[in-house]
Amino acid sequence: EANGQLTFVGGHVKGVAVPCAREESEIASNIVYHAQYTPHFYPLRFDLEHAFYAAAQSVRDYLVQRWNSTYLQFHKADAKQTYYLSMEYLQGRALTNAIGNLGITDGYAQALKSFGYLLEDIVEQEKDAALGNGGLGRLASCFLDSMATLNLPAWGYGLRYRYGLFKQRITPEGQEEVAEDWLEKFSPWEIVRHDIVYPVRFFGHVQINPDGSRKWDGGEVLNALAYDVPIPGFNTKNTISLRLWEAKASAEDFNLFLFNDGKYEDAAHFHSKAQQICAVLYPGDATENGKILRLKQQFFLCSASLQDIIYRFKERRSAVNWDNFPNKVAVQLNDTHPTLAIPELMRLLMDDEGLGWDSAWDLTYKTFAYTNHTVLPEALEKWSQDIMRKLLPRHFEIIEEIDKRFKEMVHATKKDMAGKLPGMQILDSSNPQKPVVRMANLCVVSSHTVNGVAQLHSDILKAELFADYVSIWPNKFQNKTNGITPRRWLLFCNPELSQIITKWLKTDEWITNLDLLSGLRTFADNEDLQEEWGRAKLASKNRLVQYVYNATGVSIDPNSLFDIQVKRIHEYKRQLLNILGAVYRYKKLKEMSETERQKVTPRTIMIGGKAFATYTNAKLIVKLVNDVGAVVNNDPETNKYLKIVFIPNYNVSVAEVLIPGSELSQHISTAGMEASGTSNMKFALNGCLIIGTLDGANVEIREEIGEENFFLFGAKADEVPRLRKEREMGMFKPDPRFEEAKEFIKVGTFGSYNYADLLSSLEGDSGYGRGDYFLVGHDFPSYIDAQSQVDEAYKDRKRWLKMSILSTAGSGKFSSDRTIAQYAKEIWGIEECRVP
Ligand code: HBZ
Repeated sequence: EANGQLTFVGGHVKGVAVPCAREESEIASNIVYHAQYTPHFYPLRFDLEHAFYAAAQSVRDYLVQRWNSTYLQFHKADAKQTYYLSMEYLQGRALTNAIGNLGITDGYAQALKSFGYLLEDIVEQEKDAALGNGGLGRLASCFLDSMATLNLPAWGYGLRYRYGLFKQRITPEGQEEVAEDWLEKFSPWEIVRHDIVYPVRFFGHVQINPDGSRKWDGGEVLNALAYDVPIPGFNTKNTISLRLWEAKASAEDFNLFLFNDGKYEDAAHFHSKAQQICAVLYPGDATENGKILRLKQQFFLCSASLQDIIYRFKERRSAVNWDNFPNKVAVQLNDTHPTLAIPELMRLLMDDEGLGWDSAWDLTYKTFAYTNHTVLPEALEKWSQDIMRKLLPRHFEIIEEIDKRFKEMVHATKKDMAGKLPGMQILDSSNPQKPVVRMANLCVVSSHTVNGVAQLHSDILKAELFADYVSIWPNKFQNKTNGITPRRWLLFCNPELSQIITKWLKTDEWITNLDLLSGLRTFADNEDLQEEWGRAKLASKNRLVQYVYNATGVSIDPNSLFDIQVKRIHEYKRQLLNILGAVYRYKKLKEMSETERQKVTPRTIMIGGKAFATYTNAKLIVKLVNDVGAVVNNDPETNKYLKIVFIPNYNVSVAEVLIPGSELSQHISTAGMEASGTSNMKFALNGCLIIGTLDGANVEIREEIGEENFFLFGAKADEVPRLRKEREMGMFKPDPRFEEAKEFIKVGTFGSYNYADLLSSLEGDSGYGRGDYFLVGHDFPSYIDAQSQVDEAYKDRKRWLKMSILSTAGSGKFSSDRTIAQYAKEIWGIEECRVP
């Protein structure tokens, strides 16, 4: 205020807490209560940021209450429960999702309005929780939402990274990584559980007791402290837990003597060791230290979680019958990152609980299931046996024993498979310099079920990567096609379209039964629906125009076709194919007369995504897109017809703005290489058409929405090996258009940087990283042709809108509710456990 006095904006509202308020004035009262009594900031300030924290704190009260009831319900029912173990969760923001799931969005919007704030502005204050890299982490978060919504007794375990995924900055040199401090001000969503702490050991030695039993001893011991993040289901009281572990040293490890002697670093040695464990998501593992740290992280998650699971199993019964363990516990491994949970359960059962090998193995095998997310050989985890033996001596012994017994089993009962053992063994010592533990093999041998994440991917796993195991365990392998939560990815991010859907379907039950979207098919030709549909899309496009301008300074035309590719930057995802196509388009525009240009469908191509910090070619692709954009967007001759924008710092919240505003999205990986993809599902659900290859879940999306509504191009998965071989034999004849596009870059059209190194990966005859392993050259002509079909289709607005409606109508299958219901029934054997 002008007189220097602060007046509390909410002064007209009584700041008393009203539990579970649903009414505007009571919600306002709760917000004021938290502004005053849960300050974290100067209590009488109420700017946008503080209003966010006060609002979030008040929402947290609903969550805590429901989360308590849910825990009690699970405890009373003693139902079989699933524990989802994942090194990654890409949660994004929580406020919109929480009030949406609780059904109090309008109340909050009105209450905040009474303080002069817009809910849209308040939610923007929240930082993304980005404790994951990409698809695998976001899948885990969608799964939690569905588990809660389906009232399943399930929860997630992960790590509470101090710094999550880096923030991407674009400079003239390309991508720069900056630490992102999501906890800078604190997170209103976590509940520190000072009552839940477990010791976790590293290094040390194995002690053999007189009775032959073994005990792991010595080394370093750190504590794992639990932080619970409540995960509310949609339209249900059930609110489950995402339990994130943080590493802490104990007070006893703080050496007061050294400290008082002025040796501060030495005094806090253990404290700094503890801090390292959860310091960052995915520490660089190029160095030996980096590898040890990553393995420590993995074990830390596994050990704390398994101790917690066993504690809960015991807590729920007076007399422990271990045979019952797999009837009460299912553990799902999200890729091989939490594989150490397998030997850790064996160790806990044998060394702590006194079970023999056979019983411990029987329980372990019945407990674990493993999801594979990749067939790329370089992405399959292999740990050095030396590192593993040093860091986890007891676990290494157990892994050796599992391997030994597996081999004995094959020799005894599957003699015909004995020749295949070198590929199936867990320990691979074929290179005596670098003996390794193959984590995927450990998972397959020790899990009752193994699944891929889309039908094509699961078929490839059975036919190739795990083919030999299929002969031993024909029934172990399943498919669980990925899904996405329709709450975050349609209802909340695209309210305009959601309202139209509810209006035309005359029900909002599609929110929890997404198959009902197929009811839209009847109206795909209806002009009124098309008109409303087009208006909603335009509103989202306009929001995106504003976003792009704020983030990049580039003005884009809302009447141009919005063409988007957003995902991690990787050569197999072929952003290079996209940008080469864009360069080709630009060159053709330059060659046209203005009259010819006026007939062209104007396009805005947006590309976004982060490159792993040490992945040279991926970073060059980021730079190339930016360099191309800088020239194209400033070319007055063509920039009415083409803009190319790199969207910086792609993350969950950015996706929530981009996807509703998209009209075409690119899912163009080399066939057979993208396990599933999940953004393809999000785009299709929001009425965006797909240009794509027959890869991952594209195959099933195309089946569901109809092949006439999908722009298909490129080699099929089963042709890829032959095409690579032909290439190696010098039989590949590049299309002149491909040569033209590359040449246009090489001659310096887009600045002085020499992209010869990057482009040479598309040339030459053979080898990974050379000889066009990803078949960009082979697929280029069919890609350009498919893009021409897109341009033609867009000229017919009615046809385009119909295809857009049919995309949404065909997306029902891709709800993560469907995926999770299948996991629950076909892998976990768990059932609904609803809070009354
Ligand atoms: O998992 C992705 C797949 O590439 C994608 O096709 C699939 O849809 C998605 C969900 O199933 N995989 C990843 O996102 N993988 C990682 O992020 C990753 C993280 C750490 C690693 C290896 C891979 O060490």
